[in-house]
Amino acid sequence: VHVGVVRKLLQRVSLKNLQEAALAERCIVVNKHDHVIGDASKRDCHRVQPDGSLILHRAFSVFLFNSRNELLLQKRSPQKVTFPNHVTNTCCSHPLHEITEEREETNAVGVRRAAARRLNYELGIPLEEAHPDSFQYLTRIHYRDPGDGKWGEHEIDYILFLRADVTLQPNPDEVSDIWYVPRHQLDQFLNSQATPLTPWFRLITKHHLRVWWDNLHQLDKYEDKKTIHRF
Ligand code: DMA
Ligand code: MN
Repeated sequence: VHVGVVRKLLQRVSLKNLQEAALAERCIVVNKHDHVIGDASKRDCHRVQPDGSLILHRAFSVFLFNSRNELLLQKRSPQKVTFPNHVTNTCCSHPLHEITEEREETNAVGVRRAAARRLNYELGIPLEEAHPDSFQYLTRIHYRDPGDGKWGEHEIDYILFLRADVTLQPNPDEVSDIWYVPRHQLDQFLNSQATPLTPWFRLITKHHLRVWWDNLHQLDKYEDKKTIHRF
């Protein structure tokens, strides 16, 4: 067997193991008002229960725009346990229960710290180029999606906007493709994708994204930290 083939296989196996290991992380479990009620493993939070339910937990979704107002999108890697090979917004993940600073709720700073950590991990953005202070927290979205029937999502998702020109070095275990999309090419881009969009990106695009994108210069008007939008 060719050495390149063996190397590729080994890489596939070790990448799978990384995603497997991450299932031991602890997510922050919340009630529908986003009040913390405990913690649970990433595995338990994303496993669809026999009755179809999923544990509600705290998450965030980052939308990063460069100085030309283009939005950075990504394709999730084939190794992702939930929604592999789906096209989605810049970066999504969870603040972790075991990282005390990510549990801090004042001005959603815990979630913003988690966002900086994950932009660095998934996309290789240096921490000084996406500091927790640089995100604008807009609002929260509560949604549930059963995914492939085995792995799904049920989250209170904090929407974070970031305007920055960043250095990118995508982590192949997380991300298999990236694009900067201008506003006027959004529909064309989405229609041209052969693989599906993630359910949360589909919902946010349907209900909010275009208006927010058209108002990047006055986003303060769209901050709504009281409402939890339910889909
Ligand atoms: C989870 O994202 C968060 C949302 C908003 C769906 P993810 O599956 O990309 O999390 P992680 O990268 O930590 O696996
Ligand atoms: Mn989740």
